[in-house]
Amino acid sequence: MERIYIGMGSNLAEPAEQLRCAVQALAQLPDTRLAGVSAFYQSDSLLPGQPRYTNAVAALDCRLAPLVLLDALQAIETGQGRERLERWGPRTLDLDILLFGDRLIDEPRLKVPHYHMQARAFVLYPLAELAPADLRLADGRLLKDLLAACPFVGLERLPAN
Ligand code: A4P
Ligand code: MG
Repeated sequence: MERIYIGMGSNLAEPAEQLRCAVQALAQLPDTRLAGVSAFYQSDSLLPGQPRYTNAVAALDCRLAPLVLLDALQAIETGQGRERLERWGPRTLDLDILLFGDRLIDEPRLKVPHYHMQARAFVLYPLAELAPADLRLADGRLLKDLLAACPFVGLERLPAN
């Protein structure tokens, strides 16, 4: 079993409900145990003119190979009505593999650690709820250093999910 962290995001069609539904789907993946879910956080879209996002992080203990997990996540996104019209477009559900055990993955379809996570408060703060305080990413960076460089600005932690 490897510990995997999944970043979840939605800004269409009742985002919090989309995330709850995604959590149920993650819990049903084969060879996988849902180990935890962070609080839900709201923030403005990084792209202007889109609805606000709701984001959270889920922790999985999983035996699936990385690309098998990616396929399963994309099937969950599609199952929840995700349409890939434009990169970075608004979406019912986005599931990103943030960390996969201590692996560095550099394949055409999959880069881990996820390429944008280091500067995104809506990823780092929910991740920090689930991860050990001294978590070191496979590329050597410490989660606590990334957090220190990424202020908790513009994030609204929702009371219950
Ligand atoms: N891919 C490569 N590495 C990974 C990985 N670690 N996890 C590939 C998942 N997928 C990975 O992703 C495009 C391709 O990336 C996939 O086919 C996969 O092979 P996508 O989900 O189809 O496209 P995307 O989500 O539009 O692109 P991307 O770069 O993942 O966008 P982001 O980074 O998710 O940004 N503002 C707020 N507040 N909250 C948000 O969540 N999200 C975005 C989109 C913009 N603004 C936001 C938020
Ligand atoms: Mg994505």
